[in-house]
Amino acid sequence: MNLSEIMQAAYHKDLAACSNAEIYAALLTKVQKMAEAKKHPQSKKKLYYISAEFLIGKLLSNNLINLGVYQDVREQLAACGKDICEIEEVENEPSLGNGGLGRLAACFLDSIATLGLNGDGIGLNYHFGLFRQVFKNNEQTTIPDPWLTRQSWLEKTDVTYEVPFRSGSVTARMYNINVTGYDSTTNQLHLFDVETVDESIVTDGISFDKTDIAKNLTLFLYPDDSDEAGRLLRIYQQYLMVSAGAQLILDECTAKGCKLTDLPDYAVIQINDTHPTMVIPELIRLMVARGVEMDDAIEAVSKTCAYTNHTILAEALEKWPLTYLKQVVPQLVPIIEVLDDKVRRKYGEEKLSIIDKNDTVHMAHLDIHYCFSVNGVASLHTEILKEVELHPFYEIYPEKFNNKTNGITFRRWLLHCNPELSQWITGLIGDGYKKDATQLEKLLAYRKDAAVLEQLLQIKDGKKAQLRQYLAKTQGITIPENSIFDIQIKRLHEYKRQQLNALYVIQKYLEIKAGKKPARPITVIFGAKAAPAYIIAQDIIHLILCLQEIIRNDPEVNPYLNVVMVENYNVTKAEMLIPACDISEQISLASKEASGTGNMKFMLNGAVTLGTEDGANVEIHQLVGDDNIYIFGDSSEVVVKRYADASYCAKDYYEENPSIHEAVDFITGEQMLAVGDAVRLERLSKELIGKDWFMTFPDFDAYVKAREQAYADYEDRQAWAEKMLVNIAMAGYFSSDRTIAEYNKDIWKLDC
Ligand code: 26Q
Repeated sequence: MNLSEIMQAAYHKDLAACSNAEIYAALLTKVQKMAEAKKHPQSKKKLYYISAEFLIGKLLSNNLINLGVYQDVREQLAACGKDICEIEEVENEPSLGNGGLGRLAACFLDSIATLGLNGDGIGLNYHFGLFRQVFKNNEQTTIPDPWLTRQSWLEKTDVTYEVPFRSGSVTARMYNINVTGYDSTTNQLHLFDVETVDESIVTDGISFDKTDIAKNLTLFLYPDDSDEAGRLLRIYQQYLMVSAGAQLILDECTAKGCKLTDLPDYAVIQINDTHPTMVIPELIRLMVARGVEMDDAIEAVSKTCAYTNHTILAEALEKWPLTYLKQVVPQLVPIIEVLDDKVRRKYGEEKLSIIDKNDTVHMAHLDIHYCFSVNGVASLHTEILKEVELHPFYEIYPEKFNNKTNGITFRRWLLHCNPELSQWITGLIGDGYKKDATQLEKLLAYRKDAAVLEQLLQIKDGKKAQLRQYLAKTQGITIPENSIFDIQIKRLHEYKRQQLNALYVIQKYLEIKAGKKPARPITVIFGAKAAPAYIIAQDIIHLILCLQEIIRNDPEVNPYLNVVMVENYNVTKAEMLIPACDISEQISLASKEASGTGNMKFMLNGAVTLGTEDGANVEIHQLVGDDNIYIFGDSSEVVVKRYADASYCAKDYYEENPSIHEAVDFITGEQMLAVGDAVRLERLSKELIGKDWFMTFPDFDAYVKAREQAYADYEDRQAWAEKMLVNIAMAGYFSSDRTIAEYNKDIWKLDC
């Protein structure tokens, strides 16, 4: 591509004279044309990946890489004194997801296109996506995050569908985003929206009138499972997505000559967690309305839909009172009753029912009975589903259950975010790994090569320097040179245990105050958003921000220890943080994190994991071996048993373990109260001593020991670099190309 010509045609100016915004706009238009030219041909069978969240991140660089022109564009810009990174800054990040599940959907779309599969995404076009986080007085505040600009990757289509609610029908319009494959064809992400949505009804922060459905349907992404408010609105959103999606699917199939009862030959629908579950009764409803017998419709839909479970937390499993459904989508209720009735007649067991005796609808149960596949997202997670959480279902449908360990796209999480590392790898083993990630194992040949290991350390230092500069510029933070970067970035949730990390920080702070200085400065970085209604999560953010302030103002401590809480953590920030990380904190309570995908991104970028045997950490451990990971804490068996026999008493640990006692007391001590809010800090301390539901205390000593060991080992630079190299070399398994190839082989069965 010739950028100068493009800019001349668009603005009648030399490239050098164009603003970053002008260059971005022209590149966007050009990239869209290039992507269109590579559209996937419509073959008979198609995958529809339906999800309430697609956390796609910025698209310019990603698309330039996938279309094979990134390097060329970067060089042409550089020749005119322009930096591609500054052009990227013009783009807003679409925050159309909460966290892991939404980001996974985005990685999957990239891999589906890259593998040349016929598969599109279906979701919602939230106007504000997830809230923007701003820290004030050491607390999280939330403001809307508009991402739509006049010119964007989103393209309006002529396709509309009527979506019938009890309160009246709305018109859903389809918008499309091109999904470019790496050196491959282009698929689509279809996002539905309603034109009556009115951004001006947002009043203070992110509050708005939740009852005016036509005006607020796609205004915001529902902020996570912990937000009790707006539950009805969530049902409205879900139904908008599934009804429009189902109509699109049936239209596309019938256009290809499909008889409705042959639907499974033309479509496979992957249901991303329970959020799109209503697509099952909705498809049945639409088919019956088009003349198909109810039983035939049920059979065809069951052979078309597959369900992915992403959570073991009972409180995150969606259950809706039947009265809510009657209020919003009464037309689905008789269908769900038929589905429940069939199950009850066949199995007769209350625990397997869809509608329970309290008239609550269990969405996951509906999925399991009426999908042909049920998968977990990491091997431990799938085992727990089979043996514990969903055991009664596994007994009746063993053949449906399967594991698909999550993956990440290496285009974004290596080639784009760490070009230095990626070029270095190419120099050593060629670029075959870009299409076949298992080739990264060839790096193992260099594990004892001192010169190669030294280069790897230098690349890491370079990325750390970039992050230091970025944090200085964006948050006014100075990080000591030469420090170790210890990073925990993920949604704030008690089970992920940011509070355990914070307790370590307190202990280290007290140690330094007592005169015991670490060998090298430690920088502990957090990034996390908390659902606005999740009070304890807000309290934990408050704790971390207070620690940050205390330490920053303590010259006795800050040469050795610093805490940084990155504001408004999102995909773009992750792309800066992950390549700069030394130690990746993956410290969820064993059995609670379904998989995690941040753990894979860190590993791929040469960070060493400090983690529990949970989620995909188990598989990382198996791949890299004991010497290249720091594993600590109670096993999932111990944890599951401790919950079952209710034997855990946090207070005993608090009373008997002086380190825990001292660290917890610090939370409500004088220094904290001087910078923090007494109500928040006391509530948090009480929660820990009186409950500690996610069992931080039993793992505390083991955590401290493992972390100290990691810091000590870090001092042998060559040995550490070898650990980094082994992690990168073994990360190939976690390419989402592998995951998607498995989905296709076992579930979707599309032609390649
Ligand atoms: C539930 C009920 C009502 C309203 C909202 C929700 C809700 C919303 C979002 C429930 C769950 C989510 C998000 C879940 C999620 O992100 N799960 C993560 O999925 C990743 C991809 O599989 C895993 O790696 C993580 O372990 C898992 O936590």
